[in-house]
Amino acid sequence: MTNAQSIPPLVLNANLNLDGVCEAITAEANQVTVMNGATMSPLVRIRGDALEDGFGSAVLVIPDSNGDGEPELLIAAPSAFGGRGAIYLFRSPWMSPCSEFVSAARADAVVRVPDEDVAVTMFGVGLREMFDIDGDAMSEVQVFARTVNAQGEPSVRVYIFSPSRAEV
Ligand SMILES: [Ca+2]
Ligand SMILES: [Ca+2]
Ligand SMILES: [Ca+2]
Repeated sequence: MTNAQSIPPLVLNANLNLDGVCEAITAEANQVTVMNGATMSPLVRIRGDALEDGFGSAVLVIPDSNGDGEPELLIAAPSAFGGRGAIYLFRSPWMSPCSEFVSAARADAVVRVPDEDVAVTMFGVGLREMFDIDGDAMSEVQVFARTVNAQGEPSVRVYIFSPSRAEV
């Protein structure tokens, strides 16, 4: 008998605190846990607003965008805000380790679907880093969402998120 089923699924390996050792980032039940790769103790635990938000269903570590030298953590909650979705940008929450849960409300930025895009849902269903578009030498992030096309068929909508400006 192993305890394998009690270990939440790994979503990402990335070094967040610049010690040369990758952290293990796991997500389950509306919560993202960053385990310090060097000590295997929790570095930070971040909890979404509501259980049904799908907080942590997509997670991306992106290069530093605020000049503190530490990478940023981008966490998607595609079912938040009534299924419209949102992404949460954390600019180095691991700098102040704590045993308590950090609320998603403490994110440095919460980005939602533009109000005029009424047919778009599940904003943040996928995240992918891409090249620099706005010329600030920092790569942008593709944020995938769902919509319906002119024929009424389901389709994918891709937004470009700029980490430095924290907007799509
Ligand atoms: Ca590390
Ligand atoms: Ca940073
Ligand atoms: Ca850029």
